[in-house]
Amino acid sequence: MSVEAPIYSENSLPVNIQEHLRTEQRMHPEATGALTSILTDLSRVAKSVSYLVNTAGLCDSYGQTGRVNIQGESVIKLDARANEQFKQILKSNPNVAGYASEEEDTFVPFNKDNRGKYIVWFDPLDGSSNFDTNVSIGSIFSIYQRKSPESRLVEIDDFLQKGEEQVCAGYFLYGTSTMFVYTTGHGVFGFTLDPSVGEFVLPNGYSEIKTPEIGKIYSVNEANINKWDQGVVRYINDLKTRADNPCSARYVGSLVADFHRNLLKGGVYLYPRDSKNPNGKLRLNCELNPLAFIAEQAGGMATDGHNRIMEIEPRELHQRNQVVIGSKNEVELFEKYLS
Ligand code: P6P
Repeated sequence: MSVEAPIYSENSLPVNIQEHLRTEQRMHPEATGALTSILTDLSRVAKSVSYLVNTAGLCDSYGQTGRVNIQGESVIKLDARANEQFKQILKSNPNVAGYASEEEDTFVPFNKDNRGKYIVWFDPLDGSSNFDTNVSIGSIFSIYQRKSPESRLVEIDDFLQKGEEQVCAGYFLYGTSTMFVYTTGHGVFGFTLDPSVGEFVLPNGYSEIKTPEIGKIYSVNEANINKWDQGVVRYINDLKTRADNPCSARYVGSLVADFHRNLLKGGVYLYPRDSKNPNGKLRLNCELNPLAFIAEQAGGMATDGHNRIMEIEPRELHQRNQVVIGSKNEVELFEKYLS
């Protein structure tokens, strides 16, 4: 049976990413088009990564590179390839002055005549350890205006800004379909890749994504329960056993997949600190801040149990943090259990 192209209404095609960004630009006169060009470039690479993820079983993308990154994680070929592709396209964009990534030991200045006013943080392929079992994985990015003068190369402080300084954040989810979700602080929008035309389109028209205030899902690796603070244990037990709206457990082990499902259906993802990860496992700059920006723009919350994630002052590039992120009601409850 042939796979039919999506059926669009006769008189109008769905909004694609370029049209959407042009409309957004018209709605915000301060926009210069620089972010539009960066997002357009990122969506182009994401299509290539999506193809590689979806055809990995047919070629040798599963292989290991034999390298271990600064996180102490073994690097598969597609990690390295996704990182290189995102880095190269940003290097070619005149608006971008530098790049930092989970896969890079330190930040990467782009030596260009006109250095550009933005820097970009990336987790190029999060959850890639799930990749060879066909589990959804994702790419996460965060865009800041540089603080250093454009006459100079970027400096480390350009990459150690609080999450509330972000001008844009988003992720690509390579799942049953490939999605692109982003915010520039004016709401959250989710695009779906239409492989029949190779474009990201807004299937539901211009609708913003809002997350339910009360969640019914919790996502955590309960194998770590004996390493958690007691307040966390009591919190999880409350979510399971509360009389009204007890939660279900859903944990893919791939942050973008778990986050995206909870964003749409309502719920929380948490990675508490434990005896093995005394500051939590997830990275503040390339994972938590971008997802916190999206969660808050969708009406949710993101904290470390005491502080709003986007107000944490980063001290180092690959800083890790405890996190609970998602529906407002369950994030506030976590803070009560830790107070
Ligand atoms: P654990 C993947 O390595 C990742 O960074 C996230 O995508 C995922 O949520 C988490 O780690 C899984 O960690 O310790 O539960 O296997």
